[in-house]
Amino acid sequence: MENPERIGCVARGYLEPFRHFATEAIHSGQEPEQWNSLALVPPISLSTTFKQHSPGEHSGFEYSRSGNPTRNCLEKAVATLDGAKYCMAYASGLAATLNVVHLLKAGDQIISTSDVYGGTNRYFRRIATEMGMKVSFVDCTNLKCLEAAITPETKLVWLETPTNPTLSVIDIRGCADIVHKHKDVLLAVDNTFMSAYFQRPLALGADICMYSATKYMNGHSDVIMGLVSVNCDKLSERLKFLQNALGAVPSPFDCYLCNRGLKTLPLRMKQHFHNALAIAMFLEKDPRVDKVVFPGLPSHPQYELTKRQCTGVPGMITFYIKGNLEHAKIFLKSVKVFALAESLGGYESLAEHPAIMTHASVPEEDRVLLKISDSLIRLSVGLEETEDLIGDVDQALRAAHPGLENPTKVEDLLKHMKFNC
Ligand code: P1T
Repeated sequence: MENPERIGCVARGYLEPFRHFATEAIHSGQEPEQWNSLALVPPISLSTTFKQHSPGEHSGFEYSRSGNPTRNCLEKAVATLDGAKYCMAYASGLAATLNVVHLLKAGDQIISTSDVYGGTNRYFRRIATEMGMKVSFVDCTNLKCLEAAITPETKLVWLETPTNPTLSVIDIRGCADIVHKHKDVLLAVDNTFMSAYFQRPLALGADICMYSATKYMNGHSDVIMGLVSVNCDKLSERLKFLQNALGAVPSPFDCYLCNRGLKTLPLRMKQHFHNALAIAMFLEKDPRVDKVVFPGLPSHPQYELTKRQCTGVPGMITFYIKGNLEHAKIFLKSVKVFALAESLGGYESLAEHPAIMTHASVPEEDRVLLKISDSLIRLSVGLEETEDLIGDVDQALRAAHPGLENPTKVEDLLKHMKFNC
């Protein structure tokens, strides 16, 4: 895997002396000199409007929807972390998606990978189509399927990798090579699951890198936010126009919180990876589990691609519990450290049932094709002590399947776990 600490510093349009990811996460866009007070922590700038020197002549800020000093700090930091020139922040991940889709017009086609967050699926199928766009869902893990689906009307290819909730990994560079054979088609990657620390889609050929910052980028389950990073000047001009014109911007307080969350992103992601890998290894040997999906396990079909494309794996695990909906429900009602709740990417561990919860809006026949079955459980592994998390999963599986035991000795597993991130 590529050294996760390395990041090219093309942000702000010029080459800078090389700095590492953790350093940029803490310092980029946070220069104290931008404030009269020389504040080290960016102030929360609540003013909705800014005094002008003469009409139209101002110090860079006019009205907080079009630009805000606290939001500016966050946007600069994220742009640097994504190796991008520009970043725009939005009121939610879905607001970020809708801004990207507003780059298109009626009659244009969106190709979305088939397995995406339920809300994204619902937005594409039920809103974008009402705006006159054509939407095709295609399995983009198969590059030939993507190539065959592109038509002269295609203007946007939307990837999510790893996919939510079945954790398939898509070859971003392979898709970019196909997409960029066609003029005026944009490749967007929803990078929510990986975060900027583990995956940088722009460096892999994508035109747009999007996040639900509600998840790992903020990481504390107290902000709903979206982010979009791009390198193209023309694209950023249009997106900045849309950000202001559509108006779905985040509050200064949310920008402050997300900016603060970014400071610990590298530390958090390493620990999410560590904890999730331990649980995935435990579940893989479990007679109460039919199948574990975790891109950090050699058994994952795209393990080699993951190692080539990413610098680590986040805390997302999907597993099929042995049995049926009843067994899944008992497991989910029995967890004690994990909370039964939607969302992911926070410091606390969550467990959920995609078919009933996050992906209920995906049509049932599509859920069957995508293998989002009644026995599928999604874990967002947090930052609690590894042993406590394994113990919790073990006791909840025991509740679902009394009499069956996992033979793994947790102490040995942790002692022998190869972890190098
Ligand atoms: O919730 P919001 O910030 O609007 O982000 C939407 C979104 C976009 N992309 C991905 C990959 C996501 O996972 C989400 C939100 N997902 C959940 C709430 C969830 O539990 O999966």
